[in-house]
Amino acid sequence: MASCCNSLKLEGMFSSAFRSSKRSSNAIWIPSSSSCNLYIHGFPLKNNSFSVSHSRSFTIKASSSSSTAIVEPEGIKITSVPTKPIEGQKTGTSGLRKKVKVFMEENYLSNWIQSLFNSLPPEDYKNGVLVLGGDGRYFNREASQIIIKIAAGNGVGKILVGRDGIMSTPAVSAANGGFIMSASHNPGGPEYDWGIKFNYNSGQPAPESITDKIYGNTLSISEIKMAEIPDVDLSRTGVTKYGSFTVEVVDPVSDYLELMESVFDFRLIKSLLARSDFRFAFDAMHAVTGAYAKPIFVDKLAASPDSISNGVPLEDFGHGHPDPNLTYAKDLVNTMYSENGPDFGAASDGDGDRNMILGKKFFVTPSDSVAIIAANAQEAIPYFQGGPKGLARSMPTSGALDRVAEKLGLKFFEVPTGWKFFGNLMDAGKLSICGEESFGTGSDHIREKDGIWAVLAWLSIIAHRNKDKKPGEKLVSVSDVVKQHWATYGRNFFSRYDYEECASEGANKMIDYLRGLASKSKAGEKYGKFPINPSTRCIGNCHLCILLLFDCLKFLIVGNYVLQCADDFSYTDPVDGSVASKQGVRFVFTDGSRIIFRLSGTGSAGATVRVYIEQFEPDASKQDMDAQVALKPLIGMLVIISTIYSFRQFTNKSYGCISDLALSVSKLKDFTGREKPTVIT
Ligand code: VG1
Ligand code: CO
Repeated sequence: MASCCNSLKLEGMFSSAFRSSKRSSNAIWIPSSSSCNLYIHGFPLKNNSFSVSHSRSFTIKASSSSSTAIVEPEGIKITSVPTKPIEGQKTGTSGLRKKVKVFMEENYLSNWIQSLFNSLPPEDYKNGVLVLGGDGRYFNREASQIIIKIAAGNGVGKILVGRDGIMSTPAVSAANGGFIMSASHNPGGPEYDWGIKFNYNSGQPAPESITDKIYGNTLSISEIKMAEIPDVDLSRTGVTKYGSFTVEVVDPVSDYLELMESVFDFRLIKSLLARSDFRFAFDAMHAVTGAYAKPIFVDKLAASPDSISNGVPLEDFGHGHPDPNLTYAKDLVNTMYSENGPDFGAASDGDGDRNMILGKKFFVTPSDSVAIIAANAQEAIPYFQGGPKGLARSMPTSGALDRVAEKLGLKFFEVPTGWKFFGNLMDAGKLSICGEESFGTGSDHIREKDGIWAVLAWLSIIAHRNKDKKPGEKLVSVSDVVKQHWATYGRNFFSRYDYEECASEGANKMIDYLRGLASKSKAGEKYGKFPINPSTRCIGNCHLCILLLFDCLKFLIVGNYVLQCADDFSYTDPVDGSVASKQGVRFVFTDGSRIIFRLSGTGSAGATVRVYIEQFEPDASKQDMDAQVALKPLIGMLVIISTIYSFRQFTNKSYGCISDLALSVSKLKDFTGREKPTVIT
């Protein structure tokens, strides 16, 4: 079926040369002649000018024994280190992510960094300034030194690096981009993941046109240009010079904090956090926002010091999985759902760009969160006092935001998964507030999603609603705000099922299969309720489950859901005309319900299947249901195979399409050990 799902109000194409008028265009590399300070929205970073001592020297390993000194410009010696191409260095949804052990292999990181410099026009970085940040995970210390030396070796004039290599993704983006050493929400430590992201023009994640070039260069690379300089002590702020090359270690928080103060009314937020009848909890998950939480929430906004938990960044995130969702931020969830729990809870991920918002015994889905921020932004957040310019969401994110855009008469865009697709729209002045169902929310104050920003946005909304409440009066709560929103706009029930670390081959086959099914599907076909026994065990083969499910639906089901369209999502950027295809297979029904399937692009092993399920409910009397209950008919489709499988196993008979599935069923033995999705959101 041809794509009929597009509800977008896209405008005509702009010239690819169009750049933001608000921000500097050639953004990450600021000529060193513009003084040694980095300007963030007009705020220069503080210039700390005491010199830094040198620690142990790190030596990169060459893949062959001979290294040749090729040039010694302006006081530093550059060495050409021979190397060979390494397979598999293709970036995914957000940067390159692998097991840390892979990154520690000979030249693995160096090859990628050098390939990146080989992919950029030299005038973009020669003698320019580069920012380097990270989330504090294991291997960041060594990686910082490698990146600094290769940057110097390629002629970068200056590196600004966060103290201890720490700087959140939003703070790096605010500084107009650079390198971020993070695998984001993936766990860290010697056995887990490492990652590198590169943010380019205006601080946005590098577009595929650049990452494709980098990948191409990783397949032909033959030398790494390394400056022979000692390791830099990153533990103290200050400036160190090596000939014409400078490293400045900066406080990672102060400029970001200044930016937040320019976006929000801190006095309003402080008036809420200082109330004795309002309790706040923030879980930094031992990740990068640990460095930001105390200076912002406690020191500036008067939150109580004990409102911050897991506030010290650790290399292994305290053995945690720094993903702020109901599964991995369990401690915060338990606190918020306990008797006499706090009124407001939030958490952020490894690199500080994600957020989870909770009220007292209440979870705000990220899809609702962005819609509610958008609906309230103008009255509660000074940055939006002129009203948001436009709204956007990633394709799998629920349609709650669409309804706000419609009501407010704003431009609206639906883009593929991944923040890199929002930047062009922002630079073109078409987009102010956007979000993803994966706990990413943000605005055009920077070109990344921003966890702390989202928390401050929610605090602003709650503070605004309660600003005239006297002590002792009942406050408007998080759940009140959400329920009022549903009553006005209707509720989009939404859930995501993640099946982590499936076998890649099967997962790819499943997507191919679904792609074929979508293309053959016709509007008007009926899908619907199937008698599900909820106690039936899933047989643990996610991709096969789903495959079988869809194969059977048409045959076994008495339809409640009428197909409106089905396709594999494709997006044409309205600003530069670039096309991103195969972005997720979606089945959209006439009542607005959707089931979407895609493979994750951020995993480090195997394949992660994501299934997104959504259903719209306009009737206020039915909006209070638990999402898992409301979505049961749709979710039921996903567990259908367990029923079929049990049938087959216990009766050894084939029914309807089951006969067609016998072959597939026999493959089930290959995939054991999975009883349910790894994560349900
Ligand atoms: C996931 C999310 C996506 C997000 C990406 C990066 O990608 O689904 O919405 O933009 O992570 O987030 P995928 O391909 O695994 O579904 V982060 O905070 O990990 O940089
Ligand atoms: Co992240």
